[in-house]
This record gives sequence, C-alpha cells and structure tokens, in this order.
Amino acid sequence: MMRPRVLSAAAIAAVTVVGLAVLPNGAATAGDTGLRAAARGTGVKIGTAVNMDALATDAPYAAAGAREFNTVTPENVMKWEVVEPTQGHYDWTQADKLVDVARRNGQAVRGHTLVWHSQLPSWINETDFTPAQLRDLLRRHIFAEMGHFKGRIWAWDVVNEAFNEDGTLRDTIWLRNLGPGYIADAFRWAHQADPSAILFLNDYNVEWIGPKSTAEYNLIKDLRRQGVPVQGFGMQGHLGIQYGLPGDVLENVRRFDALGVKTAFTEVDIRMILPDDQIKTQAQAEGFGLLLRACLLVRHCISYTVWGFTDKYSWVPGVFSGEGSATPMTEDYQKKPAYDTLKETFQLAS
Ligand code: 9MR
Repeated sequence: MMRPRVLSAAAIAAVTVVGLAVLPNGAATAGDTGLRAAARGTGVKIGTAVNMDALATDAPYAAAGAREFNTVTPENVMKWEVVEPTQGHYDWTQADKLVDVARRNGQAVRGHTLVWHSQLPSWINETDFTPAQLRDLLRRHIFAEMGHFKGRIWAWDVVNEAFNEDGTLRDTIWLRNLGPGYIADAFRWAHQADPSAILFLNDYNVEWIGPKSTAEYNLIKDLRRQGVPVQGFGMQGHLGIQYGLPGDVLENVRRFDALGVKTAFTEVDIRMILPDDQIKTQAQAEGFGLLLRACLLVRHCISYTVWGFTDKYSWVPGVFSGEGSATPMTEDYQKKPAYDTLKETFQLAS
C-alpha cells in the first residue's frame, strides 16, 4: 500500500483521544499483532535499540523484540570500544550476533555509530597520536567496520553528537586534531566503504527548531552542495516530559525533508521524574505519538526507533537519578499508553 502523506486532523485528534482516554494502561488490544504489523504499509519502519545481554538471557525480551520491530539498532556492540578493544584486534562477536538475529527476524539494521567522542577504546585516548595518525585511524575504523558488515546494514549513524547546544561544533578529539573537515571526510569514507548504506548525521536535542538543529540543517545543506554524501538526519528523541514536548517537531522535520535528506527518529525515549502516575504516563504517550506523527507526515522520514522498549533495560535511571519509566513497556512487559498510541497512530496511517 502507498504511504499516505497526510493524516486528517480528525484522525490525528482521534489518536490522541484513544491513546489518552480509552485504552487502560497495560491492556492488550483485541487482535493484537504488534507494532511491526501496524507499521506495515506506512513507509516508516519501527525499531528498537537492542541490548545483547538481554537478548541472550531473557526469552520474553527476544520474543517481543522479534514481534514488535522491523528494524534494530545495537545499543552498544558496534561502538568502537567494543569492536576494537585493542588496536588492530577486532572483535565482531556481539555485533555479528545482532546482525544474524536481525536477518532471521527479517529486520533491517541501523548501524550505530562510527564517529563519536564517547565510548572510544582507551588506547585511542591514552596514546599520543599525531593528527595525521588520528585521521588515518578514523579512516581505517570506518573502512574496517563498514567493510565487515558491507551490504548488511541498512543505515549507518556515521557522525554522532557533533554539536554543542549553541550550534557550535563540539570540542572532541576529532575536531581538535582533524579540524571541522572530519565530518565531510567521514561521510566520504563511509560512502566508499559501503555505497548501499544510508548515511546519517545523528544527534540529540534537535527535535525542535533551535541553534543546534539549525546548525545541523546548515551543515547538511552545505555538505550536500559540495557533493558530500550525507543522506540522512537522525533525531535521537531523548525527551523528558518535565521539559515539555517539542511542539514544532513537524515544522523542524519538514525543513530537513525539504533538503531532500531522509530523516529518522533514532533513539526515542521519554523519561519522567519518578514515581510515574497516570498524568505523566499520558503525557509520555502524547510525546511518543507527536514524534511518530511528525515522521508519518513528511515524505522522507524512514524510521522511528525507540531506545529500548522495556524499562527493564533502559539506560535512563542509571544516568538521570530519580528519573525513569522512559520506554513504551514496563519492566514486566506490560504495554503503556505510549505503546498503544504508537500502534494506533501507525494503524491510522496505513
Ligand atoms: O544506551 C547506551 C548505554 O547503554 C551506554 O552506557 C551509553 C554510553 O554512552 O550509551 C547509551 O546510548 C547512547 C547512544 O549510543 C547515543 N545517544 C545517547 C544514548 C544514551 O546515552
């Protein structure tokens, strides 16, 4: 079925009403066939970050992951510190496993992430490399990792979190040593390494229009004018209901859409100050729906990925003390209103 580009205002309102009022928290709807079935025909894939420890040890986690999602992102196992813990010695074990499971489940893989300031192997931070050596290491890393998975990764987060909140480039080992051109270089190398992968610039706090998202917009525009193969803009979507929801998210996604790049929500979770209650849980559902509607309403938004689907393994409580409940399912896999809103929104759009 063709992907409809416009949801009627009534349909959008209906999603909100159903998501907010009718379905009780945790109830499975009749004829429940999961999010991936609901997403079919919409042109937007539904994804999750995958925790490989949980996948190996928690059968309900593995079953829900296969049932609910048609794209997966490794939460950690494709990061540089994991794949090259010692210089020149690669360990693809966990990442290979993820790609195999995805193939068996008929899921596309979003590769995450090639160029980042975080989760670098300690040998990079601890050795006194020259700028020329670092440039060579970065190039080798991109070719090694993309080469290893060539043809099996649907989209790659090539450069992750390159900007500060004020729209300046983040001070990282890459910017300091290679200069701002490292971003264009990374995309050029990535395209050579695997021409079939869709190449994304990815960041957080860019769901709304502001200095950071505008700087990324300008960079993408500039790079494309120069013929640099940046092909997608990923908005992570780590939100907190206490900060309010990004009311201009659709307007924001539309301007990237107009540039001709693909867009995606790549790491959506919406946290709250604990304990949760019905009001917070409903506000969260609205947030999940808001981002999904923005994705469905533009032409080139290709996927919507949640950063974990159960609170059982969410990164949030470990980092934001006193906060949590950020995913669409509880720790014991009960569906929250956020889950129902995602499903109903997909169903209306298909
Ligand atoms: O969820 C990931 C967590 O398990 C790691 O400890 C953390 C390390 O930085 O990275 C988390 O994932 C991040 C992602 O790779 C990039 N965007 C922000 C995510 C949450 O921190």
